Amino acid sequence: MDDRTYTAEATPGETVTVAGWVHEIRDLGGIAFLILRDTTGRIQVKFEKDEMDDELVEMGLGVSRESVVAVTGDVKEEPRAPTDVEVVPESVEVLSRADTELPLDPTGKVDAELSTRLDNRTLDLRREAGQAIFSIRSEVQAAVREAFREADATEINTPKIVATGTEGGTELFPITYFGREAFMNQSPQLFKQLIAGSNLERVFEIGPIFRAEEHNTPRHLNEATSIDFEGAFCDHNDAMDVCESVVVAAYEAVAENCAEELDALGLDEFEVPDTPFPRISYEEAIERINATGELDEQLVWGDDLPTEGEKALGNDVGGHYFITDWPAEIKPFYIMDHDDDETLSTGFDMMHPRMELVSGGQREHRREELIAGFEAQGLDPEAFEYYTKMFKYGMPPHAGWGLGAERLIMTMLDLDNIREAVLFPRDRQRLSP
Ligand code: ATP
Ligand code: AMO
Repeated sequence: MDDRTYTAEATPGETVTVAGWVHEIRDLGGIAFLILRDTTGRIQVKFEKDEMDDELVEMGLGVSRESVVAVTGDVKEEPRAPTDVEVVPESVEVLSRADTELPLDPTGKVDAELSTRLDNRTLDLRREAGQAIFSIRSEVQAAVREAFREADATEINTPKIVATGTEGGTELFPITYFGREAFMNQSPQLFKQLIAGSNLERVFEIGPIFRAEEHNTPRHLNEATSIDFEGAFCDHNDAMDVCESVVVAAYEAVAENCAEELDALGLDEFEVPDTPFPRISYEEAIERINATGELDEQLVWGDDLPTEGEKALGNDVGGHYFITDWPAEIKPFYIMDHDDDETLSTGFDMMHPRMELVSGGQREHRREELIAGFEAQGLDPEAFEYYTKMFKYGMPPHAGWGLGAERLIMTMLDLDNIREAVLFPRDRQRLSP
């Protein structure tokens, strides 16, 4: 079937078969045009009614918008055509007819609600801007994989049906697993640590995470994609270096390879973030947030940063940055504290001015301290025996982080809603498609 020529590659002088969707039909009377669209662009097909076979004209112009057609004909140079070339058809075959009523307008001329677009993603991603987001997402994932390989990390895949949660009990989705209680995985956290302790040493994963978030927000999903790194013999500073290089590599690849997509999204001023990302301590962060006067109540040591606080600091810093040295009490059990001050953790977040993108830190690799951490967090160490056991057999110092892929795309492309960056988002209302 695919001996067709992409519309973008149809060259004057050739006889080609182009196939795609009927984007538009423009009937000017004696002459009419069918604009045919495929993944590479569009091409004009010219029908001169008096000079062409009636059946051919009827076939080409009688078809509804968004029907799928194959057109065979000669490619001619034509300066008046939108792409400077047109096809003079010899035959038109209708491969699939579309209803005349469409739930949304794939030319993008008529705006549709986000929910209508998400219910009709096939049509929605026939719009240039829709297609552009997911072409860029693919470019980002390829660049991230390449950057990890350059950092000597091996790609792994860890289970998504698990026995225990790690990131807070209220966000777990319970399932029944052959009569036993199980959960959808919130983070590959414990598995990636277990493998950093193997001879693979440095690992990464790009995979789904599941969180029963309490509210619908524009930046939370119930199924998200996490980009995770874990490296043996790394400390939190090394982990931040890898994080910065992966994020910058993603931006660079998009700047280099996605000019058309950025144009379709109206992002002509796309910029790769400046490096190094500033590393601001939690203490400095709350001081700076308080100094902006944006919050009704002043933050004190030990507070989590509220959304308005993150935004105020983001505006103040003006680019990507890290927040380091968090209070130990608000970071999870697996994060190591500083040797010289147990109230301070090596945990860090990496922030875009609009929101948090990454959490990470150096991990507690000393078994006794790890178990004490479980207890302090109200978790039963017995339930995590599969994990703590391996800390008896030579667990090296290690560090890592997790980056939300959709938040990366959302902030990179200045999208209002995280759902724009997912083909079929899962939120409290959406379970299909
Ligand atoms: P995590 O570190 O797992 O992402 P989080 O969801 O609290 O935890 P963020 O997503 O970065 O972290 O959110 C930071 C801030 O956003 C929180 O401190 C809180 O003020 C606000 N926030 C988080 N979750 C929600 C939610 N479901 N609904 C509304 N606001 C939220
Ligand atoms: P954390 O829970 O902060 O850390 O998650 C890491 C990053 O994943 C993204 N993220 C989400 N994106 C969309 N919707 C959600 N519901 C959602 N939840 C999380 C965010 C967030 O910054 N185990 C640690 C990571 C580590 O230390 O290696 C963890 O999961 O971008």
